[in-house]
Amino acid sequence: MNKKYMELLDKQNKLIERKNVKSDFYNGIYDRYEYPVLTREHIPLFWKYDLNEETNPRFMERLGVNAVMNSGAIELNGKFYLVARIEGNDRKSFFGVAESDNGIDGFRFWDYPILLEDTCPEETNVYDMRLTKHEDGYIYGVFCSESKDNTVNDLSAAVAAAGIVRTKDLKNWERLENLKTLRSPQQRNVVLHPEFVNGKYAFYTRPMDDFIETGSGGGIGFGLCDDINHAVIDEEIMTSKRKYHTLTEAKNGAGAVPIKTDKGWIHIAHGVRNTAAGLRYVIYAFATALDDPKKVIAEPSGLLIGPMGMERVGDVSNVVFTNGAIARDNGDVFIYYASSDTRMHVATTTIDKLVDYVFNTPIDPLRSVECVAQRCELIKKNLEYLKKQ
Ligand code: M1P
Repeated sequence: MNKKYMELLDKQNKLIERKNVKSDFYNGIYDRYEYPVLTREHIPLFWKYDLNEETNPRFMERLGVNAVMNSGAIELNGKFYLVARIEGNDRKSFFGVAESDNGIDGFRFWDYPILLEDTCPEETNVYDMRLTKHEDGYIYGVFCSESKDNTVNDLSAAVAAAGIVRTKDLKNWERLENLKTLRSPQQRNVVLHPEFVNGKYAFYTRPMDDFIETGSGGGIGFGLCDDINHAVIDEEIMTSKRKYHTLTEAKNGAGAVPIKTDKGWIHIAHGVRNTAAGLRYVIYAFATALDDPKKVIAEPSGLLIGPMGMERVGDVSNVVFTNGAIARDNGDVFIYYASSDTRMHVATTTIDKLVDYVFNTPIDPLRSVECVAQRCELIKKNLEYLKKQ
């Protein structure tokens, strides 16, 4: 076998087998880790190289991979799976399943990426799959299906819709019709709720007027549909709106599938604001009511995860983005997030900590003067407490 191949394989095995360790970051809410859990260096060499020395005597990459990012996440039969967005050097994204025994390290891709059924001839790109273990018994994957917009004379114009697939084993995927939202021309960041709501399938949506700009799209919407095989949402009700001078001012999109807790559904979403350096994406959380998952009942102020250190730099810098979290039966929660559209990380916490964070972090009063007053109140309480010690 080619010497270089053996050398690269050895290097990759060492990377995959490296133990991940908690970093010294502390906020009491979650732990960060030293190493990303998935990168383009995790891609099997036989996805990129032609290993035959006769047809590839110089051992060149034939189909390179640029990035591994925004991943759906699920625990099945005691193993942890990420359905990653893999972006080829050709800018087209596709999905691949990576498996780990502990969810923190050791993620290894299965031999083949997922070859989706080709049901939409205009579809150019697919990305950002959310995996929902639905109470109907299927695992659904809801992803962005992007097509060129031929209705306008603009080479970059595109239409984003929500594609839907389902599986029981992450191996055999059945493609269903794309979701139709009758009142919104574009959709990205659509998430299927894990339970029926009023006997119907329930989706969190992110209506947009345009491919890039949300336009009048106010934030995270919610809609019900009768038939998942021909999913149509007529009315979308806004769940969590974009707000002026907050982290969701420019965009507000659902992230991971909501996590059920005794106190409510916890949503780990993403907010976007505009800056002189471009858009800044951060992860934040909120809760909705158990008996009405579109009704927000707790909104902690500010961001949960922001890009830090090396996370700040990549193909699209200053971005952290989540579309997958795993809530385990023992109460542990693994939040998977991508940094700068380049690599995947994990942050670990517990249901108890998330509930404490979401329900006990003060709400954003939306004005500096009130934010300072809020902080002064905390300082006063603390100084009085310290005096008594
Ligand atoms: O580049 C940052 C993110 O941009 C898009 O997210 P949104 O629809 O909220 O703008 C998505 O393309 C996402 O994949 C990407 O990480």
